[in-house]
Amino acid sequence: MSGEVSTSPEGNGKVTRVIRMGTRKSQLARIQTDSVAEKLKELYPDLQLEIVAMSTIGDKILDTALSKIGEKSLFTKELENALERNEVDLVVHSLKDLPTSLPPGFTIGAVLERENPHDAVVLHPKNAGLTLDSLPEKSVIGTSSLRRAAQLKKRFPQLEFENIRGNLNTRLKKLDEKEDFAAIILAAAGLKRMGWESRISQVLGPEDCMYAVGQGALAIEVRARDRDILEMVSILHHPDTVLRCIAERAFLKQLEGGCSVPVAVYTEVKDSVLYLTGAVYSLDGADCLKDTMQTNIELDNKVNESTEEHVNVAITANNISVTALSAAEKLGLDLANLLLTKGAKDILTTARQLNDAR
Ligand code: DPM
Repeated sequence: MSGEVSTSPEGNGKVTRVIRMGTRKSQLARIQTDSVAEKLKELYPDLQLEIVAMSTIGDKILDTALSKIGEKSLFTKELENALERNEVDLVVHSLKDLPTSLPPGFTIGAVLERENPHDAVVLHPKNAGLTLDSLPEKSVIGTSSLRRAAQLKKRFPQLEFENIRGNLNTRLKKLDEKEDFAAIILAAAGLKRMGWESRISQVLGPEDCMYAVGQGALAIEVRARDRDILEMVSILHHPDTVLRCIAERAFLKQLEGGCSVPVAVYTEVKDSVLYLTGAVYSLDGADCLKDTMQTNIELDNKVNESTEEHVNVAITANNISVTALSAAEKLGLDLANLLLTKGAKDILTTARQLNDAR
């Protein structure tokens, strides 16, 4: 293995590797990294894990909506530099923050079992007991996600939507301590990981708000050439989650979407069939193209021999059937192509232009 090698503290002569895990400094990032560290420690009790925390552009620019910063690798660049320089061996991310293509030399070596992928409503304490349906007219809802705003504007036209930025702690503070927002919308997964599940007053189902590509899943980014680390983390892959996320990422990639366009998905695996619903929206949600397709993902025994990526969405999953991986990717491509033939490109181009002009 490349990297540092040290002898174990017991002095029993056993050689163990120090694995350095890069993380952002936010509380959510730390919690996510610690949870992966715990899993690795359980699987490989001899590993020595070190956590290296850094700030990223996304953490520093807290006053601008994500969709307006225009940097795709907002939360990832500094961490990738550290990976490249061998200062860390792996980085834990929320998959939804990872672009569908990574710079050369990096790959996602594990996608862990997805938490609840849906968005949730967190109410100002004075509105306890209400829902998006029963909040007073013109109540202001905080979100800077174009995806959430587009869907919810259409579904709840009596409400108003305004940007809110900052990490989860800042947002909850802004909600509770001021009168600016009646409620805010956040991913249920992040709230749960922070221990704030009790603040969730409503989980939004797909009829109200479909989720972002990769939402709720953690991903481990590694150096693509580092076979040992790739092999070590690959057992953390959760097959259904990987296949769902490959389909979702292929869909987004084919649409040429990023975090600055209103694209949403909903996926399910039932009896070896993978279902993908995908949609694109205008900023006000008035224009919407949405469709569902499915594919068989029966896992055969044709497991990958190599540690190469078998799909074009920056994920390496050599312990999962190549046939299933390819079927999932094709599903995403096919659904995107279907929406493109119906005019998805125009909707997204207009949304992008209007958002840039704001
Ligand atoms: C991305 C978006 C947001 C994050 C856009 C979207 C939300 C931005 C905002 C791509 N990344 O969802 O349409 O509300 O202004 C982010 C969160 C998590 C990962 C927080 C959240 C935690 C959940 C997870 C920010 N990234 O969405 O409430 O692990 O999926």
